[in-house]
Amino acid sequence: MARYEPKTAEPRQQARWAEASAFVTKDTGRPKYYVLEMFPYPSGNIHMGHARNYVMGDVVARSKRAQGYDVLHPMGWDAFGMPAENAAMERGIHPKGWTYSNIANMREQLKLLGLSLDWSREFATCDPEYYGKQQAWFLELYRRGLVYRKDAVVNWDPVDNTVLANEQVIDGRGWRSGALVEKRKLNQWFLRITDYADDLIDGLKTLDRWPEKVRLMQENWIGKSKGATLWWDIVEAPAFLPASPEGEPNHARDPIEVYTTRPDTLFGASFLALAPDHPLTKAIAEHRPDVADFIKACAQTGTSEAEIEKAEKLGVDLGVRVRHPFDPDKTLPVWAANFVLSTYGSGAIFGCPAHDQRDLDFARKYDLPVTPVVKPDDAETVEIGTEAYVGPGRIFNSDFLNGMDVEAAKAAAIAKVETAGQGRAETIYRLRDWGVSRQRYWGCPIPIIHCPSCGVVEVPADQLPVVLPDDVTFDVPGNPLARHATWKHVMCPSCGADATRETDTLDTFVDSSWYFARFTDPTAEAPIDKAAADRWLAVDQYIGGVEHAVLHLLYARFITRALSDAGMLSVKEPFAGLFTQGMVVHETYRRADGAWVEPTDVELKNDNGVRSARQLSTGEILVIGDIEKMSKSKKNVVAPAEILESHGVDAGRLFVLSDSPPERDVQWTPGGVEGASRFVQRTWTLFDTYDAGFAGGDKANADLLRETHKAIKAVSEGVEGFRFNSAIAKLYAFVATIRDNAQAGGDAKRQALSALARLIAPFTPHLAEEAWTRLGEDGMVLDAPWPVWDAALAADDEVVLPIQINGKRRAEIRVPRGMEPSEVEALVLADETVKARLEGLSVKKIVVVKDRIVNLVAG
Ligand code: ANZ
Ligand code: ZN
Repeated sequence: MARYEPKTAEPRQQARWAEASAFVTKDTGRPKYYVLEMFPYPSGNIHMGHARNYVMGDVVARSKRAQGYDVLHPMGWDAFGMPAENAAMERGIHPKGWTYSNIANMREQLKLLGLSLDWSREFATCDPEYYGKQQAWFLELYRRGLVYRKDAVVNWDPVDNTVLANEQVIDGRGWRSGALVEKRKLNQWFLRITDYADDLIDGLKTLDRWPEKVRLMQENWIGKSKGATLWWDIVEAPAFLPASPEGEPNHARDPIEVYTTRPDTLFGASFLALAPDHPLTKAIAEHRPDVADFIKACAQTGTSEAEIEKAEKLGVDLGVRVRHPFDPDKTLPVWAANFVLSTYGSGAIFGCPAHDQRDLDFARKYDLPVTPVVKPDDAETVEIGTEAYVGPGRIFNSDFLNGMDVEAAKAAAIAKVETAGQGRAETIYRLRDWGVSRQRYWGCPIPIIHCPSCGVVEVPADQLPVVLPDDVTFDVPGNPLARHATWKHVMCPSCGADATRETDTLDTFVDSSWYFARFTDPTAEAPIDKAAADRWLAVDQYIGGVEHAVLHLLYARFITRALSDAGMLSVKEPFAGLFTQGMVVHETYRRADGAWVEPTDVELKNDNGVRSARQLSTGEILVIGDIEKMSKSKKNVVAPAEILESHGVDAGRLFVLSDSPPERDVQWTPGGVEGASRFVQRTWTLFDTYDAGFAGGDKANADLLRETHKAIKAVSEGVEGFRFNSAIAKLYAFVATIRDNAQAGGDAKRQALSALARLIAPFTPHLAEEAWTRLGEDGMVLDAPWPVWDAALAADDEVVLPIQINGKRRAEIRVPRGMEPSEVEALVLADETVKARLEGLSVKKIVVVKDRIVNLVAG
């Protein structure tokens, strides 16, 4: 009996696959299956999280192939982005060199995992052949009115004189200069995703193979909200506000537009609040330094909704009063407030403190009236202290709305303002158009030329791709494209005058919004080969991290719709099935001085359940910390290479899938992978000691045959349902069963082992090939058909019946399926556990539900 040697077997099988070009996509006209894992950013190394993600995809790809599908399973690189520029700035390496050498490195590491990837389709988004095609469709969308320019706010570092990405702003300051970051307006490019807002919501209903939570997150992000727009007339304003000629818009005098989802609470309104950068706030700030200071202070806190939500509610009274739409005698003050977003609705609200928490915090701070107008159905009234009442109920204190429920009152209030010409029903969305301009070098150049006389001009098709220049420097802050001596200076394609290129590059989310379509024919002349896209799309199974649940998936769904409307492909939804996998986590270890210690430098002990850790290199006792996502900063990273080196690829693959359900986190432990490695050995031993000539016994043969069909069924269902951990548990059990059935003969054993080799193939493909060959099969297990189970044989022939005594589950009994109640009764009454339970009692009644349960009444 020989030991299984992964170190020789694994390279041998990988060479065999390579020799046969086994993973080059075949299009033989069978049903297609497109498996895709979110392509990685080439940060330098493949980590455990990547490995788990790709191994899951590989299990799907290999099992679908065995089930008779033409499988597309490609891989590439999401290669543009900031880290490459940071490396350039910190270490003087060119982003291109850094990126491609990382790719080379990671490709080698990925190949070690034995994944059934079609490497012939590989590309990186920073390849000019790829981003040139992106420029081509970008222009197509431009012609279709889906691309436009407008002023938008950026983070501006006043010391480095540069635009900062959000992640370069740390506590409100520039990451390099430490200067307080300002908001600046720049003319930038946008994609009109809001045109598709409704369609993107509607489409979610069709995605029945997506996790519910991801669909919900998308829906919330799009944030469809039904309510009303109201116009509030100004009755009093500071004398300094400029008068403007009749008929011209005047932000200072025109009615203030407010968006609300709660018109039913209008009688509880006690103030209006405007965003700090609302035009009226700004007009007043020109004359009032306190308002100007307030605007400045607001500009320095974060602009994300979460940050605004957290911040203390602050405001200034603007000295303006407006008239209540339902009560001409009632006027309200107008404030500017930091919690009103300028980018949502109309950037102005009416505050109803009794029924909105933010409004209440604000009203309490500035002593504004709090008038409740909704009370719970069964209550006389409602007392408002520090908590707003936001629940349902009846309207009171509200004139013609009194007695209505919230929904009826909303409708009545809207009807009234509509007749009075003071408002209208309105549906708005939280989703904004997608700002795609980045003032960065390492991205896809926007294929536009600015001409002093023609304005915005498209780069002609025969001049694509607009390629990034290589000769750039990163010694000074700012966009190297903008300061490059020659790159941006071009002739206007339309009039021939001196013109300049757009120096902004595209958000990297654009790159990843269509790569799955390009994979269907990565060398096509057109951005997307329609026939290839129609053959392979939608992606049948997409797998990736839940951190992409909103932006990446939403952008991809949008671009797919836009390209579909442009006739470049036919599907609207790019990903028919989505699976979001958990992370790989690991314990953390810390020294007394707070420094993190790598697992390889730690010795663990377990004294009767008391665990301790010691640093190997220093002997120091360590604190065992939380179990956290593997990350470099906490040094709790285990590199896949270490595992493959010590235990082999198959054991590593098995482990990342075996210890918890795929959607949950898996904790890396050395013991886990050792267990997987022993399973590999045990499995091999079965094949290695297989004796075809052994006669065996009839009962043993029948037993093993039944177990084989049960295992086929259980593993198949586990694989199909993405329960890889339970599929693996069944494989462990099946291996034990084969070993225990020593009396089974050569034929039965052969059937069992043949099934086993095919069932383990998606998980431990190298071992499976070795085993297949050892069984004397020609060809590769990779191409062998997935085993099918015989339903009659796979059916469980025994059932476990719970036994309840006086309503409580006290015992259970295993009986042949279909056993008659009278026979079961006799067995139950003779059962030792049952007898012990009935000590001193007499049985009054016994009811047996066939194949289900036994109920005993005793007293
Ligand atoms: C009056 C009111 C009374 C409101 C009440 C709520 C409760 P959703 O559901 O998310 O769409 N709002 C409107 N524009 C805003 C802005 N630019 N910044 C901050 N808040 C804004 O939220 C709509 C509600 O959020 C609106 O309804 C408005 O406050 C506020 F008892 O109007 B409400
Ligand atoms: Zn021109």
